[in-house]
Amino acid sequence: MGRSNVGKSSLLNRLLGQPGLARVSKTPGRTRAIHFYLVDEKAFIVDLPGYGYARVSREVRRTWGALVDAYLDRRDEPRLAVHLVDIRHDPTPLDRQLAAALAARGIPSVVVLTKADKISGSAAGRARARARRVLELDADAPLLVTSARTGRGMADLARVVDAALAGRPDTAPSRTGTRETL
Ligand SMILES: Nc1nc2c(ncn2[C@@H]2O[C@H](COP(=O)(O)OP(=O)(O)OP(=O)(O)O)[C@@H](O)[C@H]2O)c(=O)[nH]1
Ligand SMILES: [Mg+2]
Repeated sequence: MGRSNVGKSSLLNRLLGQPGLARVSKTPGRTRAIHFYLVDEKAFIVDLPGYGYARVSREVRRTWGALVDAYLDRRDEPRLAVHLVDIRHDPTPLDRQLAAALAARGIPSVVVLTKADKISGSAAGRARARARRVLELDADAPLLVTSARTGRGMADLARVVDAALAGRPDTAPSRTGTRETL
């Protein structure tokens, strides 16, 4: 999950080692439906449409929230939400809203800063600290730095996903109790 154009489809392709699987596009807002990818006939990796793309109509924006809310409210809750944020930009209010919606439902999540190949190592360190602050992450909440281009961080991401599937998340769910909608 994450903003439009943040690199969701690219990360999914890199994680699964299948470059052409999910459609990657320079045009933000390309992924408009929920795509389920069955992995090893065992688990689904789900590519959700991105939010925050200014040029989509109000109607599309409204449907996005309803679509993602409906997905999160299924009985079969996701084991893990992977929340992507472009490492070059601070998390937006919509990112905060997503983080709150996940926390309210008690869905374990991992924040992933994408496109790390586009900035220097020291800038990446600063971006991590800012993302942690803006999203109000606990000190022990997982926060990864990745690049779908270079493969950076993919082994760490695979470990977090495996742990979640095995039912031993290193991501502490903390249900806040309040009902959050997107
Ligand atoms: N340099 C660099 N570019 C990336 C990386 N990941 C994605 N991109 C580029 O960012 C653009 C958007 O990538 P997508 O994977 O389609 O992003 P998305 O989040 O699925 O976009 P929507 O489905 O439209 O919401 C494409 O031009 C990708 O090539 C990365 O790690 N490094
Ligand atoms: Mg996409």
